[in-house]
Amino acid sequence: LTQDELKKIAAYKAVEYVESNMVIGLGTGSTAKHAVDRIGELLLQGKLKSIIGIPTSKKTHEQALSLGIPLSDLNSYPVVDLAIDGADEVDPSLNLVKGRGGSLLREKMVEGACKKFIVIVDESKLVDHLGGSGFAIPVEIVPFCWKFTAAGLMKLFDDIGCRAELRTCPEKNGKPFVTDNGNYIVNLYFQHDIGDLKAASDAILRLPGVVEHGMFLDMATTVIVAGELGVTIKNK
Ligand code: DER
Repeated sequence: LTQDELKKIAAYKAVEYVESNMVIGLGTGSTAKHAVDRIGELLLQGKLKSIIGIPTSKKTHEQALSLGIPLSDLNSYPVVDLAIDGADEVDPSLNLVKGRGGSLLREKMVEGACKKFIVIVDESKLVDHLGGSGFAIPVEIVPFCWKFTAAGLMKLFDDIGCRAELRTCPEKNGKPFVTDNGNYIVNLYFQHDIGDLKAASDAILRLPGVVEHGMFLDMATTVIVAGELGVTIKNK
């Protein structure tokens, strides 16, 4: 099975939790895309009725529109029944790294407002500890004096070694990536285990200039993992 087939299996499994009349947070990324497609398909077949979708990015908004999924936002629906989204990393306590698609702020807002947050991943996303797989932990920051903020972020983690890199767009000859909210993303790369994730999260969020980061701690209620040997469902 290819990685995308595994993503699709996890996504379809998650959509089994969707019931008619629910308000659903619609995630962003290649795994969540399959879930949004599936919801659109079930609506078309009449197997799901009167769903309201709350998209977590402009990209998902466009996809859901094209599928005819009725959409709204957190202003109209401050409580969301169920959100389905992918992740870049999942640790044994179901803490996540998200945001490699650059949509972490709206994802965290929607997923923080939901009663149930179902994460869908293929088995390659499982890690022993966050930030350990050599991948970045994204931090959304305001564009104003971004170098100052990036330096401040690195300084926070001097003791464990941290490199901060501004995320750029190769397709726009290296211009800074700009999020749906008009902000920049700094990717943090850690040499060693971050240790106390909550303390790291609080320290990052206290820095003026920081908007939000990609560690989703104690937020997932269920993680659906699709692997070569089948699907595993982990509940909080
Ligand atoms: O950007 C995001 O947060 C995505 O959900 C990401 O975490 C997972 O993307 P993928 O499903 O394309 O791997």
